Amino acid sequence: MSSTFAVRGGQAPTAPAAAPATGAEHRQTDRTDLTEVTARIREHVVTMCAGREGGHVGGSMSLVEILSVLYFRVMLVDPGFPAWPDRDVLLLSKGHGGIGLYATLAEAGYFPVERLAEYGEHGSPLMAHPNTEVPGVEMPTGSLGHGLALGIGFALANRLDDTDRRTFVVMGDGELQEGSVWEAASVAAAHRLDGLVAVVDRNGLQITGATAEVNDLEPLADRWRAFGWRVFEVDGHDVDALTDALSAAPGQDRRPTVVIARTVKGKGLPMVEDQARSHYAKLGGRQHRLALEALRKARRP
Ligand SMILES: Cc1ncc(C[n+]2csc(CCOP(=O)(O)OP(=O)(O)O)c2C)c(N)n1
Ligand SMILES: [Mg+2]
Repeated sequence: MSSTFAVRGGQAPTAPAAAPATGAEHRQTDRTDLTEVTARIREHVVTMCAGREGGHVGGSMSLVEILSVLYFRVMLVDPGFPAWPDRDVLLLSKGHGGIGLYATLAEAGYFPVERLAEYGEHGSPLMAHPNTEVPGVEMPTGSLGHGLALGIGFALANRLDDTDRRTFVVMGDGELQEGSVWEAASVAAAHRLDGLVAVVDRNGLQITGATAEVNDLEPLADRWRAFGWRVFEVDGHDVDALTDALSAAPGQDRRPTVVIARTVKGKGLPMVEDQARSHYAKLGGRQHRLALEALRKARRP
């Protein structure tokens, strides 16, 4: 199997053949049913974790609805033309959720889902942390605490271009313990970057335990408000609540927006849900089977 994707690697981008599948015209109103796609993404994540490298299962499962709502309902993107200049941009600052992003990008049509089987193979661009060889990935991420500052760069560039394109930055809650996040938060508000939307995957856990025990973040919403941000707090597995918050038009006061999405780490896998040990797993054959069974059982009405 070749190690690079055909869409990138120096090829000149071609213009999209048709209007993008998702777009600004859908913002506020798009209620595409995501039941099947979120279920498939969860299965892809579990199957990638059964490969020889294993994977960040917990923090990928907590992201599934967030990423699905963004790519299938909210963002103005064209998976057939990832470099489309008018696109909205997503940066997965918590880059260890890479397999959740790959599964979403594949389901959205950026590359064939069959290529997810390459994850972790020597020479494959599908590595633990995202890199720009993967179609749809805008910036390499994984070193926590940098994504919001990168997002400021995109948002400032959009302002210079005088467009209303938006920049979404998805962060972990443990990641918010990085001081650089708060430097960026301060700058974004000072520059009134209302095209910038931060999303916090508020699963309450980091590698070594609960965020509340390691370095408490509360009162989190008040902290963001104090930094000059508009704050939404939603159930991060409720796709309609996420859609409302993520597609809300910028307010008159031109503040950047943060969506604090309350999630469950390992969501969908009862054996590890809400447990710090869900952070990384290499699933053996039996564990893989049990995980898929649990996901399929949850799908049955
Ligand atoms: C700068 C930096 N320090 C440490 C790490 C190692 N690391 C990877 S994931 C993680 C925990 C992050 O917790 P959180 O942001 O809450 O992620 P989630 O619960 O969504 O997996 C850490 C410390 C890193 N990737 N980057
Ligand atoms: Mg966390």
